[in-house]
This record gives sequence, structure tokens and C-alpha cells, in this order.
Amino acid sequence: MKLDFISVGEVMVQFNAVSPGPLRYVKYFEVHVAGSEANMLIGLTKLGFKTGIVTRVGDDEFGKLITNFLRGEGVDVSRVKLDDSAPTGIYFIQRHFPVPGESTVFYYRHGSAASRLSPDDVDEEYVLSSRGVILTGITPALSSSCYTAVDKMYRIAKSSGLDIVFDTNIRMKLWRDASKARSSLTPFLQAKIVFTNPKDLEILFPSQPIKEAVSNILDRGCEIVVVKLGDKGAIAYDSKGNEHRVEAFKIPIVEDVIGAGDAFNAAFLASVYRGMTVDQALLYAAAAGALVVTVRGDVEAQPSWRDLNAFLESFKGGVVLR
Ligand code: KDG
Repeated sequence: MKLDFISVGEVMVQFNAVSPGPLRYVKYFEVHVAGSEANMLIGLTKLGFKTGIVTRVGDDEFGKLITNFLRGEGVDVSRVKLDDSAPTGIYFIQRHFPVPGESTVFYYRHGSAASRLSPDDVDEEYVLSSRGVILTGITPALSSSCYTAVDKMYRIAKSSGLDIVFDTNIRMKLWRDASKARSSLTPFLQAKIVFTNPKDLEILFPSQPIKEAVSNILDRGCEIVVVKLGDKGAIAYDSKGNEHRVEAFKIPIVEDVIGAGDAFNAAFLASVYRGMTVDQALLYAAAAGALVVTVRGDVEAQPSWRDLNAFLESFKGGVVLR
């Protein structure tokens, strides 16, 4: 089967607090399936692309939930391995506390099945069956074998001329040490499209102004660097020296912002790979990100093309595009 995009990373069961406030007072949690790489693949699937994931889940109820969920969303699960010696990773989300409008993530994933991913799980034939690979800075932080698994996918893609998309996605709760994150992730910046944000750029290029850090990435052969600014929108810099901006949509209901960046990436990629301009791609991406924050869960509100057009139609006139 020919796939458009594949990725390698951990998919977890997410327990999302039904009520806002500190988790110690929360009585009910809602169950979701999420993980940055899977979120992007699901977003792309909803926009008509064929995707697949390389991962490991525990041979337990949560592992089965994840596999069924991914399959149900149309992601190829032929490379999802069941591991009977380690559990499926889980995490909790605290919402609107201590900062209203923001969410905090608490991981219970140390020693998980996915943290045992290794280069043996990345088979060359599978990588070559795709048009491009999507990698993030999360998986290399999980363990050294995860790092080498990502590196293997990256190298196969690079040597075979496949497209590489990289989201820096630096999770300091996983890395703990900024210089380790920097030295581990810098090699993956030689990608066709890089998604990042000012905080990650500061870790990767300490004390460099954003534009200088972006030029540094473009100089490595990257075609587009997208700097996501959360509720301030995003700026895409291309290798021809152009800057494209989009404002974020002002959304009246913010349930949970986790996953918005992945939805943004998926819609951006889908638009670019459908031949749209970077400006159009940014607009669809901002719309997808905005939709995701209106619900709990990372992927449920990820849009189809029809949803995106309906959303944009409702915002007509309210969009600032420079
Ligand atoms: O981008 C959203 C993800 O950060 C969230 O779903 C959990 O994948 C996750 C992670 O490792 O932080």
C-alpha cells in the first residue's frame, strides 16, 4: 500500500479533566487517544491523505483502545506492535489552572511500551512505501532506543529523497536538560518543512533573534519554517526570503488548547501538498488549530475540508491576513 505520510512516536491514553482547576479536586476524567505524531496523522487522514504509524503499545486494554481508535480514524496500524512486557503510556490534562485558557500535561509514560521503540521497529520497506515522514522532538526524548528509531527513519527518508517534516516540539518535562535537547534535535532540522515556536528556537539557538534562528534553519536546506505563536497566529518563512503571516482566530470557547499545534500542522501540510499557496495553507492551519481548542481531546474536532470551509465562511471579514 502506498502511503502519503508515516511517523514514529508514542500514542497515549489521555485523561482529560472534565472540570477546570487543580487535578487533586477533579472527580471525573474523559478518555481520549492522543500523541503529537498520531494527532498529525489523524488530521491528515481527515483531509484525505493516507497515513501510517510506527509505534508500540502495551498488550493491555489501553493498547487495544489506541489500536482500535487509530484504525477507526483510518491510520494504518500494520506497524503498531503489542508489547506484553511494558504498559501503554497515559497522561492527564489539567485545564484552566493556574493560567485560565491554558492546559497542563502530567505524564505517566516512563518505561512505557513506546519508550522501548527501537530501530528494529522501523522497517525500511515501510518507510519507502511513503511519500514523506513526519518526525517530532518528542520521540527522541523518550529513550535512547527511541532516539535511534527516529534517526533511522530520518536517515532512510533522507537517503531516498523522501520529504521530511519536523516539528521541534521540545517537551522539557521529558528532556530536563536544554543542552541535551539542543544537541539531539539539531540534526533533524535538515527537513523540507520545519514547525517550531519561539520557546523551542530559544533552546535550539540560545539568544538568537527569531529571524536569525530561522535563517539558520533555512540555510540547512529547509524550504519552509513555520513559527507558531499560539493565540498570536503564526509566521511562515520560505527559502526565497518571503514572510507569510496569519493571525489566530479569536475563539469564544477555549476548552483545551492541547493538540491545536498538531491540527495546525496537519492542515498546513495538507494544503501545501494539495498545491495551495503558503498564505492559504496558513489560513486553513489557523482554522484547524482554532477548531481543536473548542473541545477536550486533541483530534475529535480536527476538520475535513468541508468543515474548514464552513469555519472560514463563518469568519468572513474577521480574518487578518498580512
Ligand atoms: O501536541 C499535543 C501533545 O503534546 C499531547 O497530545 C501529548 O504527545 C504528547 C506529548 O508527548 O506531549
